[in-house]
Amino acid sequence: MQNAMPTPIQLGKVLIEQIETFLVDLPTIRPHKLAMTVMHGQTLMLVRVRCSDGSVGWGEGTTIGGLAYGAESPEGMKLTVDTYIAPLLIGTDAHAVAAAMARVQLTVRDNRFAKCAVETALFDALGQRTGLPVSELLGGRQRDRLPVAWTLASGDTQKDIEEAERMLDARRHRIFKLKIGRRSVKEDVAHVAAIKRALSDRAEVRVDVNMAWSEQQARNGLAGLADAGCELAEQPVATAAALARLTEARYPLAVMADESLVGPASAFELARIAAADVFAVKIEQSGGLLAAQRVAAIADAAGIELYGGTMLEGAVGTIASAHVFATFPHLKWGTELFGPLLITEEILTEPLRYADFHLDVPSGPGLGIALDPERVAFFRRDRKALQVAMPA
Ligand code: MUC
Ligand code: MG
Repeated sequence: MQNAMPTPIQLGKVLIEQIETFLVDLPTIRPHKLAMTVMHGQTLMLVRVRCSDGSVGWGEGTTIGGLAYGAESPEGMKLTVDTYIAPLLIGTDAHAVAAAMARVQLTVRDNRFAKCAVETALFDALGQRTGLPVSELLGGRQRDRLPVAWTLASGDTQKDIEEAERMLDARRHRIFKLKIGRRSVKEDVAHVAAIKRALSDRAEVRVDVNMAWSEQQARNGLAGLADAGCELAEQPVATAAALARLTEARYPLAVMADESLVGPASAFELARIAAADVFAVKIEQSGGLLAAQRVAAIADAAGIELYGGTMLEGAVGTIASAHVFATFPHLKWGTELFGPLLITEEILTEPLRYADFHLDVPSGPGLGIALDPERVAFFRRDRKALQVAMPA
């Protein structure tokens, strides 16, 4: 008997018809204290792409604390997409995502976060048309679920311990990243040591200094952190050269690059000078989903381990990241894709599935998630203006 051949997916000509952007403001469950800012909420810059066959895709850009983290703000991303990126793409082939982004690259320099949001929406729409998840469009997934760390950043040691205990009890997280760098090195090391003592072998403890230390402070800090049982320090200092010297000194904990890693060229340079043991790969920092895969490939080739980082994205950016990280051949340090859990409000019709210390990578078409249009409309920043414009 002959095997029935699967019907090939028929892709006719499809054009990008419309690209819209919305700012959506959502509160966080508690103040989130990083070295450079305190977050009380998160702003999502959502992108919706409509194509000529009716397919629709969503993307998202976020950052941390407006302009506190980097050069792009949600407001700036919206302007970049509306004014510069959308006109380049309207009326062009919707299937050829890489070619579309290459065209954007010719005219729009940098603006990695805005480009990532648009690329995500194009891949989501392509997935909706073909029935394939974004991870399959990116070469195929190597795992269906991802380990997820939680960030303790209340600023209070006792509160952080209680929060970690709740996460362990709920089997949601057993890797904890502690945000430090606001206080003295001595106070920070004591804070980390107290948390590690309380959690002991039940949890892994890592820190993110967000570049707050000088190289000399880092020498003391890393030694103290290693003694306290901390296994990894993320971006303790600002420059790649200092990061490389700290990595070379071989403290008994891993050094991870985050802010220094801004796309494939920087990944190559960091690898060339052996600046880190681990790369925190982020889709937005990399400049998109394909660029994040290139960053991971450079790390792999250089023997640098991988971690799936976050810009505290909401559901869309988090799941786009999950699809990318699912394709990585190695993911030794897991991920920190907990952004939606830091936000009080759900904007999906079905929440993401976090269970047993992991996030499930959806298997439906595109991103595999559905936004709730009423919730999105409710939290839009321009909602008040819309109500005035459209009286009941
Ligand atoms: C960063 O610097 O890694 C990730 C987790 C978190 O709390 O902040 C982010 C940004
Ligand atoms: Mg970081």
